[in-house]
Amino acid sequence: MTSVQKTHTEDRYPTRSSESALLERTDPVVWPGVDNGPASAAELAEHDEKGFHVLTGLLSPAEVQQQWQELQRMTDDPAIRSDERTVVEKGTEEVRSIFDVHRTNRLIADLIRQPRILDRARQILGSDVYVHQSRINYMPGFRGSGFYWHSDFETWHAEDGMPAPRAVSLSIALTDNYPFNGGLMVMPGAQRTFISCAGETPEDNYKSSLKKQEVGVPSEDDISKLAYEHGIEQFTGPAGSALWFDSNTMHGSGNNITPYPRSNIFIVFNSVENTLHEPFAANQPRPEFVASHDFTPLSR
Ligand code: 6CS
Ligand code: FE
Repeated sequence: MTSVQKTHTEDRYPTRSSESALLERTDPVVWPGVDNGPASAAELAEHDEKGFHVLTGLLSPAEVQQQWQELQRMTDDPAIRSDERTVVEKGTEEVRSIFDVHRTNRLIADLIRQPRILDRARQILGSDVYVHQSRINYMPGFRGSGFYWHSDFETWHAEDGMPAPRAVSLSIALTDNYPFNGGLMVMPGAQRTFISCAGETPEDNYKSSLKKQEVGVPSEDDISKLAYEHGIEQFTGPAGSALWFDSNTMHGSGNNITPYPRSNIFIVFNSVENTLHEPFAANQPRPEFVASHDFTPLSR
């Protein structure tokens, strides 16, 4: 067990101990508390059932173009390339992710406060929300590497101290997402099972896990159980499409060997009722650019 003195009353989602286990999620997926907003009852029902829902055209082509140009500017900026909030691919040194963009990129800061995004997050989480993490992912053509199966909440619980899976992620496609260029794969319904992973969290795990996650990775048996029970769907769609998915959705992506890059804006909204404690299974919290401790509710 970790040596950190836990400041929480209970850990309902224990993980990173000596063995893995499948635990029932004892929290809602769509939370009560916010009755009005842009999401229809059918969309909320689908999100509750599957753990995700897809919107086409969340961004207009003009907005996609604007964001894409901003992404090009950021990836060409030497100061941003050398910043610790920028993750580059091993070997090629190509920019793979830029974190904390909700604070450093004016376009994104404005976008996430628009009712079409902010109010949908509030409907799903049933409360005011703040941004736990933001990043722009850039998976280049030919050499883009994906992420193995995982639950984001397992990491955010273990390493960031997020008490419950009362967070929702928004992935906005800035390029066309095809089945063959690394489109995100998700298991519909798997969000209702918490996979407790074996293996203690190493010191400074984030320095490698943001490139390739090795800890907090479910066993092949557990992934197989979920896949055979729930199946696998894939988020595809034209640039401007968006996937809203639950923090405990089992997901992963393949490598991209096609010429078509895959890039998206990724924003994690957390409920202000679910702010971070001490990590539940790590000796120290991750840095601010990966797990924000600014719990100020987002407002228009
Ligand atoms: O560790 C994290 O917070 C990040 N890692 C992955 C593989 N997905 C979610 C998140 O951006
Ligand atoms: Fe993830």
